[in-house]
Amino acid sequence: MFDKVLIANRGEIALRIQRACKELGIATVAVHSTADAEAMHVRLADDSVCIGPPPASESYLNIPRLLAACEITGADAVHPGYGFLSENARFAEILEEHNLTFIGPTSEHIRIMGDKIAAKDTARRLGIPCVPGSDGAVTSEKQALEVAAKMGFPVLVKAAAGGGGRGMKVANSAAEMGLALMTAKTEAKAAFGNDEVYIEKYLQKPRHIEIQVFGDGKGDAVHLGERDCSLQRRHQKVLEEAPSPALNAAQRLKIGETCADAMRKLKYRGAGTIEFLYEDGEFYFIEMNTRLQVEHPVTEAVTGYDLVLEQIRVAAGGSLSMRQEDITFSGHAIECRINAENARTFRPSPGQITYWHPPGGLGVRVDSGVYQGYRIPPYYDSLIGKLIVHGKTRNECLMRLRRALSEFVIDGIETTIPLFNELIRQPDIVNGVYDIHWLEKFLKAEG
Ligand code: MV4
Repeated sequence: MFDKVLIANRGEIALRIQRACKELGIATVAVHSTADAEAMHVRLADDSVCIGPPPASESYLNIPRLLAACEITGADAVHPGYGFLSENARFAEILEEHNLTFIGPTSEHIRIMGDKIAAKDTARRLGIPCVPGSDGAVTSEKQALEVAAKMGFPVLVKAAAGGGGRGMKVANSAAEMGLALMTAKTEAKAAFGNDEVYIEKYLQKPRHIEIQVFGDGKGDAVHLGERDCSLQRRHQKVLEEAPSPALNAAQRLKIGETCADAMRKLKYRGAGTIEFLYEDGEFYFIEMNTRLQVEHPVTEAVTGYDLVLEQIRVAAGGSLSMRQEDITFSGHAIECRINAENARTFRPSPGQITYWHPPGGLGVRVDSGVYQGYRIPPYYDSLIGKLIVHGKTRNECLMRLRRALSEFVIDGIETTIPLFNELIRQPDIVNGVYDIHWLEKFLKAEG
């Protein structure tokens, strides 16, 4: 096992990782920018190193400075959290070259899944159902039209280097293909420096359902069920839940086993998420994330497993602490992302938290990196905490969520709490009837 883990992240996830390290008796090193000198993750760590000025490119993303921080503190492993360097294959490689353990998958698996064409090809070969579309990259309008003719319009042009919705264009007919191709390529080139694109059948009203997987890197792997993350705004998740209101136990078992099987064949190591679009009873692979996700506590609530602890165990060469047949799903969990933003305009609202009273009680978890008096810096993303509620049934979970939200008091800044107070009273949300477009339609209708 490791003696000392450096956490290359900030905010709530840095605290979350520190907690797992503490339970395992591992010392922690926090790194921080000058803007984060007063942050909670710095205060609670055993050691801390200032690695640069506020811009992430000069601090949390600066690999030489992170290596120096490992060197001077004697850390033997690095946990990247989510975002920042968590899916940077080169970072994983460099750490290994310096005899440091990257707490995550192999650089090879990160690289494959980062290229959406290679990821889809790999998924298909492993038996995971994919969206119908082009075999690999599309290089001409003629080829694009041939692919579209086979599956029918509308089709979606996607960037190979994409993710997060950038460089994506719909073509509703052959007449729209030329422009869709060109715009997608131009956007992809500007955003990722790579204009490679591929084509898929456009699914018009799917849900976003993702499967949590876990591997030991030696051929053993399990799935921990799904999360329904359909409630998004501009490709940012807002509320996540498990189980998905759209699935029954048999469907969960089938797609879960398909994913676990695929991860066994791949000899995948650590936590992973296989993202699907789900429409008319069918699953369609879109991407795989090779990191711990923001919404992992929803899965922890319904399975009882500590996913960060598992990540550390397998990174240290250990085996999984669970077998598939031991994993059972219990009750229902919902996560609300609490952002320092206006709940209507989503304009960031940095500043000082003058009052902080988080909710508590049975089935309520708050993961946050802030405290009363803390000044939220304007340089990073606006997630300041997550409220995760667990209940025996979806209905109990919703009742508990209403109660927990009513207890939550945050003064001095604007937060997304008022949005959740509205959402949990909407009949479609109460009934679990929503797709990936529901939230944006709701926000537009409500003005
Ligand atoms: C799609 C799609 C419909 N059909 N692919 C958006 C981000 C990227 N990760 C995948 N995305 C989509 N891919 C096909 N073939 C619709 C989306 C999409 C979406 C997906 C998940 C959650 C929210 C979304 C919002 C708009 C579009």
